[in-house]
Amino acid sequence: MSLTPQQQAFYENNGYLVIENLVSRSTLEELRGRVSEICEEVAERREAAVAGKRVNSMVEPGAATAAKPSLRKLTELAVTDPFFRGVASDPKILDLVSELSGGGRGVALYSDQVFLKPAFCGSAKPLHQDNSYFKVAPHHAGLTCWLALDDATVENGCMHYIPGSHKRGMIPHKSIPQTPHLTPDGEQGAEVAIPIPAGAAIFHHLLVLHSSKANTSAHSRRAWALHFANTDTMAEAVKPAGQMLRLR
Ligand SMILES: O=C(O)CCC(=O)C(=O)O
Repeated sequence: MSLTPQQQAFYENNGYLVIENLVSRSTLEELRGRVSEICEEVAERREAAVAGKRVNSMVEPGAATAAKPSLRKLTELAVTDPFFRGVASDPKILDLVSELSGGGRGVALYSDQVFLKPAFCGSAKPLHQDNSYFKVAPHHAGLTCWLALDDATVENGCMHYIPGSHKRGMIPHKSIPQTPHLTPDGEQGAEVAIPIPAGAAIFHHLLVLHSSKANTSAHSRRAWALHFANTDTMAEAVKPAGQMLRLR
């Protein structure tokens, strides 16, 4: 898949780009099925193993002591599960990553996480730049592909972006006490809601400011975030290239 000059320009100007129908309906159904199975196992047993490896998960704040806690996210499924690794290695996705991250063909997965945003209790993800966590250098050598597994709407907590904020460079972030989150100090500008249908994805720059709001609806808003690094254009990152999952 090759981007049009208009799509390239949109990404360069805004720091994000929506791609409709990134995965087929059947792949989407399989992804949803696997995610549901893993969530069931984790919620029942407080842990799940995929191919003998433990799946890391996080529960929604306040839900940790519930008999069946609501899960906030699952991490590193592509590392543990060949099915997820196969989808992450789709040439259509890797070509888009190469095109948007500086042109080199070498692509690795820095990490991946499924944000589950359960109905009624899915909590917000505060405004942040992904590279406040990953420290990929140069900043454009990495990007996130945020694949909607459910329709992402304003009510269930779709992504919000501050268009063009990736051009401001790295903004200092502070930790939010008693949470795993980082966020910049003070007002950063107007956020734009980007609702997308299931199967579509948003590719975003590691420096674009983005957030998602709490899920106030009766429908879950699951999304699989694939954080990629272009191994040809990347110089450094918190995780050394050798520890990333090389996909091409
Ligand atoms: O899915 C969410 O709610 C947040 C995702 C996010 O911040 C990211 O993928 O970088």
